[in-house]
Amino acid sequence: MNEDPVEGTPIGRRVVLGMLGLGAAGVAVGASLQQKVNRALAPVGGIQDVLPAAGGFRYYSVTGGVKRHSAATHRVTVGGLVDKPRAFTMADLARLPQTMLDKDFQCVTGWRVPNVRWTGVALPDLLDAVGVSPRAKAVRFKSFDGVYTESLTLDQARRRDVMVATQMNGKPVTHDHGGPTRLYVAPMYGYKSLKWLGGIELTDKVEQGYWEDLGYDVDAWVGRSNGRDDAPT
Ligand SMILES: Nc1nc2c(c(=O)[nH]1)N[C@H]1C(S)=C(S)[C@@H](COP(=O)(O)O)O[C@H]1N2
Ligand SMILES: [Mo]
Repeated sequence: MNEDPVEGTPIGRRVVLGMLGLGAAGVAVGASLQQKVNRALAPVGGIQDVLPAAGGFRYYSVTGGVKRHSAATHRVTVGGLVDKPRAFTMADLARLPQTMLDKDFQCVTGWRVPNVRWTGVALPDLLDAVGVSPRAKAVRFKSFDGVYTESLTLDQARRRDVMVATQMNGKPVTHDHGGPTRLYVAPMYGYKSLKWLGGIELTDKVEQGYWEDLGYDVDAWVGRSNGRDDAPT
């Protein structure tokens, strides 16, 4: 008996089936958000999805052929409204205080991976290393896939459960999971956790990211649809 009839089918169908199953899966997503996801998926026309993925993850990329960055030459630039713009090597990141988070990872389309261990640099520690200008109000993240972006308010970015992750479950973040460095935003849905993180820019206002341009909520708190800043962690 095949217990997972959607295994191996294109992501578009699985996502839709996943949404139909949201109630059964106990995923707290408001009806309006589901409608937005529905609308958002149509113009994308197929997210790349490679199966099987480790421990319940789906590998997502909105674009194909993302260039691999080796840990030896990879840099995360931090600029914009900061005192000292800097390009961090993996060694630089390793020299900053290290933070570890054990958390569930949840995609808004209905899948969840319990208890994933993320290790890296908490964003507030990285921001302290460059010095944030008093004019900065938001943080914009850019993927070196050349397409995907995300943003957080400065308050959200200063949470200690938001990090530049260099390790997942005790090993370097793999290319498929967004390595060498990916953003990990523990209290929000997976789409905030930008893969292949290459650039961080402090800005004076929140700019919508890739999915948000397609209708997702900018405030992506798991279990809430009211956008309040006091989400459970
Ligand atoms: N650059 C980039 N980051 C991304 C995405 C993407 O398509 N491109 N998808 C997002 C979504 S919707 C989810 S659920 C997670 C999936 O992470 P995974 O591919 O490691 O499972 O990555 C997020 N970050
Ligand atoms: Mo997602």
